[in-house]
Amino acid sequence: MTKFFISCALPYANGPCHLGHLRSTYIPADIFARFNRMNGNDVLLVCATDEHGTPIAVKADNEGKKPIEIATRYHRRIIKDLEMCDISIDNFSRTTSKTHYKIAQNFFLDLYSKNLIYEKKIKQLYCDYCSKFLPDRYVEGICRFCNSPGARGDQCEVCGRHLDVEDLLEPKCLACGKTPVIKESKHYFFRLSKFQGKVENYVYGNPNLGDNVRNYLKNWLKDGLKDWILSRDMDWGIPIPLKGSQGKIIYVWVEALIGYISSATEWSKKTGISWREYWDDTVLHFIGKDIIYHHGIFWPAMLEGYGCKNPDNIIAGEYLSLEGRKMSTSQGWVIWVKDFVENFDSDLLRYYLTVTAPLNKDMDFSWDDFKRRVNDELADVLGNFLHRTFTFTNKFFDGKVPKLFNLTEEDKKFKSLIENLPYEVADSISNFKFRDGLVNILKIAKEGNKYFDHQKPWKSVKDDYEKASNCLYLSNQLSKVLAINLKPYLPNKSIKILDILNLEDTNDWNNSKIFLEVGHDIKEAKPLFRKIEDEKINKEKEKLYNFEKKSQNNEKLKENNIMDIISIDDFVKLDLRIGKVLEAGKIKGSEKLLKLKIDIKEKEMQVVAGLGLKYSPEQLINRKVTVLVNLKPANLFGVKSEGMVLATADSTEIIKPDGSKIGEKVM
Ligand code: B3M
Ligand code: ZN
Repeated sequence: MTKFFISCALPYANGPCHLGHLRSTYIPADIFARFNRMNGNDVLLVCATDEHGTPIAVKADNEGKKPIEIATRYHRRIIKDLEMCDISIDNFSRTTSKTHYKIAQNFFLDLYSKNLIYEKKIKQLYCDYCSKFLPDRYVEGICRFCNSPGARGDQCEVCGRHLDVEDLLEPKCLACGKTPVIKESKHYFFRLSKFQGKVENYVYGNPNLGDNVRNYLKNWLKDGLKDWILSRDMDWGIPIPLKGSQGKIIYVWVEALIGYISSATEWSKKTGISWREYWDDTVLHFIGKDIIYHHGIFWPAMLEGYGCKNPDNIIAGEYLSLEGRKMSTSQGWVIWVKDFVENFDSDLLRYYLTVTAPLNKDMDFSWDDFKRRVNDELADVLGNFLHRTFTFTNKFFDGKVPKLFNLTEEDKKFKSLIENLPYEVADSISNFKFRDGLVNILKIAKEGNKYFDHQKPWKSVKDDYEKASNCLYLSNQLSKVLAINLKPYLPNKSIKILDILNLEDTNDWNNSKIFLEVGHDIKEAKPLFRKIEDEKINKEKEKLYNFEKKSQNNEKLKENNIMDIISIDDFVKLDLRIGKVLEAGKIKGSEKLLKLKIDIKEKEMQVVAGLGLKYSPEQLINRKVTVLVNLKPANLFGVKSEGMVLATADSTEIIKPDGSKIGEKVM
């Protein structure tokens, strides 16, 4: 028996969970945890909300609230989000708990007492007006390297470079807009550079690490590790537990990692079982790929310093995009878990997010593809197999598992597929190949349908009873294997299938290796997977595309106080021309969007315009319109759009350029 200490990355308590979180971290961790519990291993799955850090403090400032109020709001919400998706976490804590403060501070003191943390004065931006130092997101300026405005205190998002104080030109305090000054401030540094060799051993010497994880880590190690600043001048966070360090807190990333241990400690207090036994056996961190650095470099070094065993593996899920575009919460290009599971069964989501791509590859969420997989795979393959098995058993065999007579070659082949499935799926899940296991399950269900079609029990029951009986005997056996092997993936559907099979919910994987007895009573068939209607998917798509627009508008209004002043230089960047609509047509799946072909004299261009609620395609043909022609092309509903037709925002009234010539420039 293995004892597993499993953690999921701690979500920031500054927003709800979205599908990206589920896909990269929580669903895989849950599948693994459930599977191992079913196999007699002892699992401790911990998580917590990450409640410090500047984004939460900034959000609180903006809303006129205290950071703890924001954190509490999202802590509660995230717990619900994860529960709705049946993520079976044993302890879900928060990094603002007393236990965590104590553990994080002791950890810090331990490293300090071993001389692994030292003090050094560094230059920092300080706002005289607000009387505070300005960490990362509290300050904005121009990046010295690439000249982009909007660079943060620690990094330029445009060129990606790390920025030191002097690299930020024309800095402005984000709270008051005034120019900060450079001041010296004492900070704490972790001697990360000392751990180069140890971390190298960890990365190169640990055969468990996935290629995606090791490759990232290798790249970073190449440049040599530099000492790491562990403190910030801020109120919101865990105070540095040393004299003379008032106003300084432990950097959020340092304590967030320790949060795994705090959550486990809390669990130990509740249960009386020591978490150390789990840690000393096998530690697994499930994370998103953007935080491999923290888990593969900082964390092993910190643990070495502290004298705790390193994680046995780090499982990093790659990115999830949405309808072909990078997700962005600020632009509303996101699907929140709650919104999803209010409309669709969470098992469908677990299915789609697992089956679409292996964890170590990026994947795209698309509503059409979601519908396709649910309808073609869950309903038509899996659901159909189960349904016909149960219906036939009831109709022709009195609802009892029928007898097995002499096996034909085909029966034998099918039987061995059934018998192998539990071993194959187990092998995939144990090796973190969650998709492979699920694909295999579906493949065998498909084989089940083929076998059923060949045996034609509806016919053979009349002229070749033994054939029909063997078919239903084996099909019921497969149904049982499917029900149990699906459990880590689709826990709710699994219970429903077991119920029709008249079996108790089981937490024993090996039970899937035991065949049902002849004569075992099953219940009436019930539909397990319903098809999703086009209309329902189209509604979701409209919501996503509309919401994005609205939220962009709202952000703009909020940020700019309604009117945004731009310079004439900004205005002349817009290349506006008069065009004529040559063709117009509807776009499948959207009531709002129309596909237009527009002549702007120089060329013809394709534009997707949101005019469909106001105008029919026919009304637009031959009509003159004003077009923004140098917009970066985008894909809307799978249709390329190369520009934008100017219209009013709410009533979508076209801005009429009637008297002007085609191709004329608008100034
Ligand atoms: N709070 C969230 C993230 O970047 C961050 C993870 C902490 S894990 C110790 O996904
Ligand atoms: Zn200020």
